[in-house]
Amino acid sequence: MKVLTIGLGQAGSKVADLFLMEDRKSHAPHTFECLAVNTAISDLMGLQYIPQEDRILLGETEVKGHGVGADNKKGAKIAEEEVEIILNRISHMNVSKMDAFLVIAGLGGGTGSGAISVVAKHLKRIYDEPVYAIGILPAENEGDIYTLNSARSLKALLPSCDAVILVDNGAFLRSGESVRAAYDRINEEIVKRIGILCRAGETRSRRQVGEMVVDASEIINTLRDGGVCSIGYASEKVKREGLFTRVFKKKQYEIGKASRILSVVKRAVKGRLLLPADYRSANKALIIIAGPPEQLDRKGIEKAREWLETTITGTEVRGGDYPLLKSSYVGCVVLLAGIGNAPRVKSMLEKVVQEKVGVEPQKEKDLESLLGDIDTL
Ligand SMILES: Nc1nc2c(ncn2[C@@H]2O[C@H](COP(=O)(O)OP(=O)(O)OP(=O)(O)O)[C@@H](O)[C@H]2O)c(=O)[nH]1
Ligand SMILES: [Mg+2]
Repeated sequence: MKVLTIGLGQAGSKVADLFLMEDRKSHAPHTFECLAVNTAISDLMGLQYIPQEDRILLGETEVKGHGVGADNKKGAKIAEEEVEIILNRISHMNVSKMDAFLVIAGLGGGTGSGAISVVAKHLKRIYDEPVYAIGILPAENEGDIYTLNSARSLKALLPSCDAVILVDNGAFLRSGESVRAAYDRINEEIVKRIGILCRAGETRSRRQVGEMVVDASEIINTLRDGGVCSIGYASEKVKREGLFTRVFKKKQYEIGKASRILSVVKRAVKGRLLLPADYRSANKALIIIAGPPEQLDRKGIEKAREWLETTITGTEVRGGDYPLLKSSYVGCVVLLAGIGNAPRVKSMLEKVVQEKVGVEPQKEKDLESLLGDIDTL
């Protein structure tokens, strides 16, 4: 799946920069094209891989290149006034070759948080390709302004794009680690999971084409009526097999392979999701098993697919493989779409509603009615 990625604000731009670095490192044809947009000139200058002409500074007359200081209403206003600059750059980027757009931002700040829904909305207005978002939620201890910004931004974002993949910074923090090191680790985690998802169906050499290819349309169908989405990942080191083992010990090895795949898939959904959530409340899912071709047992993938199908709320589960000739790991990415129960999102919205009206909202309120009580951007 070829993706035109637009990183907004500092967090979004850094993740977009990393997508480009990973993409250009591999010898496969390019999967990601990336733009960075910010109101802070120093953050744009700090990027390493996105070319100068694809770094866009907004709001120069208003904030003089210094950012909007976590004021996401200002971020949204500047983006609305100057969105043509972004759209104009995109129109020169071979959009006809792209399968989807991906907008990325930290929802707790000002520029990215305000701009992300504005940019998504205009992309949807102009193009037929789906628009997906990655929204990074602040850790709980980052402060009330970040929580409020995230709630407002999410309310605007959900109806502006096809699906919102959320990431909870708080879920990945380790005690004693610097914030910067934590961000780098989280960004790598995002790029790894989405990179596998998008690269799996791309055409490569014949030996690297899977038996069960997951192409762009499978991802698009999984994310259709997406709502809140999350992504799980797990891997297991494997011993590479020589020709002798593959030919003479085939049966014995196959049994082990299928159960390994099932166990890695279970660990991926029960382990650390980008947004911690009840995986059983998902409406659709997509499984990708990546690893050495001889490990990608078709029956194992089928078994894992059937298990997830009977476990989640919905019934649509797609699955496929992604052969990696040099890898010594079997890795698994699981995309969960239309998640109904994400405690972090609910508690964030409840906190904002409580501060606004002065009383704790009723516990049985669902996401939609909580969002209804949040101020608009
Ligand atoms: N995962 C991750 N989160 C980040 C990173 N940088 C900032 N954040 C988070 O993103 C939120 C702040 O967003 P920023 O991107 O810094 O803000 P901005 O969009 O540049 O907006 P202003 O600086 O207010 O103009 C906070 O919740 C941070 O925790 C990063 O590199 N990775
Ligand atoms: Mg900034």
